[in-house]
Amino acid sequence: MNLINNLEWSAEIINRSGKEKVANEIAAKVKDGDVLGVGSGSTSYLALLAIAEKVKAEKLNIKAIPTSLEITMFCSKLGIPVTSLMEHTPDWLFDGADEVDPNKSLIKGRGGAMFKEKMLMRSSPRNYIIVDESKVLDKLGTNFPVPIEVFPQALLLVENGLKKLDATEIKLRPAKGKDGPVITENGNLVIDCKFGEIGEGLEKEIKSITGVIESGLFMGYDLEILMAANS
Ligand code: ABF
Repeated sequence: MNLINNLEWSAEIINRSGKEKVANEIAAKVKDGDVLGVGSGSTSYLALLAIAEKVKAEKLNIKAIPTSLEITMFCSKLGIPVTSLMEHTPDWLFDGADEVDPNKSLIKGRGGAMFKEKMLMRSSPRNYIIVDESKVLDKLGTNFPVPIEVFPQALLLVENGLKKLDATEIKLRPAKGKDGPVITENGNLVIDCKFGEIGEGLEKEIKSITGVIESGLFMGYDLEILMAANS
């Protein structure tokens, strides 16, 4: 036993049975030699578990490009070799989301990993997003604000830029269980921002503010939504 082998998923995995069915559908798509983009969050973790079983049973050689340190460690625990965007381009990816609208636009980034998640989606020719019905909404922004990763020195600059975009609420994401803000894996801050209306151009408008690393708004990406049953 070592520290990575002892690693367990601590987050509560809701609707596990519904998600496991989709996790198996994702695993069925894996072919020998694939380079997979692996999203973050509990849904991606369940899909990764199903993939690890298939890889072991069929002795497949695959590589993973993980979107967070957490999922990197789970790849290591499950014996899935890890690579990066510096060495490989993914053949396809799977990931979760916090909200999906009828145009397949997404809000992601509850875990603060949206920069790597977006880099990977931009690099990948095929994208599968797994959600349950609770995440499918008529309007983005209904349940979640838009997360924005910000270079720390640019915090005020970005706050002012967001005010000009008619943000209705701008909050610095606090660290869980301790004082101070969340710090991302890239050493940056996260602003959670609500808007009256999330219009078509908002993703680009947010990105154009100097100091914004990336936002959790994903609009107009070519992706397939896989629905997990709520039971
Ligand atoms: C990642 O994991 C994030 O972009 C998103 O915020 C979160 C979804 O987590 P879960 O699958 O646990 O609901 O996809």
